[in-house]
Amino acid sequence: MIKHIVTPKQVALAIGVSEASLKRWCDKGLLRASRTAGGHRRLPISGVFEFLRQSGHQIVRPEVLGLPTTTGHGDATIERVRELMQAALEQGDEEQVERLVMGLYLAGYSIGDICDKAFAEDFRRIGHNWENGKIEVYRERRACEIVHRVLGQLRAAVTPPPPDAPCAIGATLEYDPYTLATAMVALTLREIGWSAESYGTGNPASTLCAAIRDQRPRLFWLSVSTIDSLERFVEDGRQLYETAAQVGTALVVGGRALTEPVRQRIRYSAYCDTLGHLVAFARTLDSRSVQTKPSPAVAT
Ligand code: B12
Repeated sequence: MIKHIVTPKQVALAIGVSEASLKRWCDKGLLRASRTAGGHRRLPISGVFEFLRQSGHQIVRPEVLGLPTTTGHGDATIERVRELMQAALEQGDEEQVERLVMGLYLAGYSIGDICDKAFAEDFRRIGHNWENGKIEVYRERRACEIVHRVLGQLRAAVTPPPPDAPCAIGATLEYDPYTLATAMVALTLREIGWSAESYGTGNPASTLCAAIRDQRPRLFWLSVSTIDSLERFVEDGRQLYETAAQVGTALVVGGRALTEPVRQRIRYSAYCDTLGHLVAFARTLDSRSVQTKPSPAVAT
């Protein structure tokens, strides 16, 4: 389990440098640190990840930070990791999934790219294998649980939003049980400095409208993986759009079930078919959004 707060000594051990160097970097502001009442430096793990992603320092003892052993970021690329990750997801090897994901994150991939180009693609293949009777359905369910836990680890690695961060909320509708995409949207926005929270799955449109009126977010996202009745969905979409328009919230929609004929029936501020598109749109709403390093080139 990833440690949320670490000491300079632990970070020094993890990356194979002296504690003195580490403390010097803290004092120069290269690593975020606070002091205990007794004057000892304490480092949030999100700041350590930020430093490692920017400086390119290799991790030689990941377990000291609570990461799986052999987590590194030397040569992690999405192309190389995708198949290994699919196998690990199908086999329920949580430690391997965590190792691969943290390796990609440390190598500089954005969370949006990890989700769009690794997880979503792996789940497409897992769905295909299930459909063709190659894997039992429990393997797919277990894979979802594992990904949620690993997203939790990634959340700890991301710098928390500043107090004046723009707010975003989102969810899925009543008849949509798909949990992963909406959780990924929240984390993707958080990475670029938004205060973003997913309200999960299975929400009646009326309660999402109430949330928009109460919270007045800058952005509301709706993830749509399945639709039971088109007429009902169109009506839900109408209510959400009108409520969002009344309070000046941008309504962003995305998800597998939003085919073109469906999209033609609803109104929204933006349709995004990937998290990468969402990041681009969110930046148009908030110029303070943190610039993530461009991910290493990804062949799709
Ligand atoms: C896991 C899964 C389930 C689980 C989900 C559990 C959970 N905790 O979420 C559960 C058990 C609910 C389930 C049930 C069923 N499933 Co299912 N499921 C899947 C599977 C394998 C993965 C879905 C997933 O989460 N993918 C990972 C996410 C991250 O990827 P994504 O949804 O593509 O999202 C990406 C983008 O679309 C985008 N995005 C999504 N939302 C949003 C929102 C915004 C704002 C933005 C910006 C972007 C964005 O960003 C994401 C990252 O890139 C898919 C396979 C597939 N092709 O996806 C089948 C799949 C969707 N299921 C299928 C089927 C058949 C079913 C069932 C009918 C099975 C059954 N007989 O009961 C039921 C139907 C349930 C229902 N009410 O609709 C079929 C659908 C076929 C079809 N023609 O539509 C698929 C395609 C599998 C297959 N190949 O046959 N399923």
